[in-house]
Amino acid sequence: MAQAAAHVLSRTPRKAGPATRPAPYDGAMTALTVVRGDITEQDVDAVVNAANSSLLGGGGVDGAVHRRGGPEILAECRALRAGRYGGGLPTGEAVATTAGRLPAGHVIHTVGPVWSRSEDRSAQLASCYRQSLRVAAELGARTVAFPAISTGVYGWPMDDGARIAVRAVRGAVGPDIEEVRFVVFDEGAHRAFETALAEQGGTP
Ligand code: AR6
Repeated sequence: MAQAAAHVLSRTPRKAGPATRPAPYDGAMTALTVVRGDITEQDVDAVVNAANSSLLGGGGVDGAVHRRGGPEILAECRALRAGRYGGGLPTGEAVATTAGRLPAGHVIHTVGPVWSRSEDRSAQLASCYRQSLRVAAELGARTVAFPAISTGVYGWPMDDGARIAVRAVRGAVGPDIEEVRFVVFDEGAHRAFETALAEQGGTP
């Protein structure tokens, strides 16, 4: 397993409150990290699922999330389809469910764009990261794990997908989020994210 590389973004420290409880994370910094591993094994407040608009499962990350998370996740997805997302979850949007049997607290489902040679869909891909972080913040999540959205079945080139991911997260992450962890499967993806993090280092 490769060593996790932490890229810490400077943030304006908030004023300390009265010290009545053990100090919570003070929002001073957000760490962007990349690890090789399986998204379904991450012990974080929220893991992001690279879903499709049906919300009813598929292959890759989606298949693994439903397989390991169990039927509770699918039951909530079906309820979303029967209600607010009757037409499916649009590309670039995100919605949360239980994490079932996963170690994570919640699953945030988002739908990446299918890569296209003729059309620039990078705004939709960036939106997946932004909207997922918005949902994570609404849930009160402090730690969030993302897969490399759209870089599998949906065909997005890894280097470009990693650059878009890091840029979008850096631009959108709020002060209450302590860590955003990119969880990737192979060495090539790990390198792509390390490069993107190194290129875009510094303060947001
Ligand atoms: N943990 C971390 N990364 C993974 C895992 C895992 N368990 N499994 C795959 N990857 P993909 P997409 C990597 O195909 O491109 C599904 O059928 C994988 O190597 O999961 O957004 C959905 O239902 C790749 O780099 O998502 C949709 O129909 C990345 O995660 C469609 O695929 C994303 O691969 C979504 O395609």
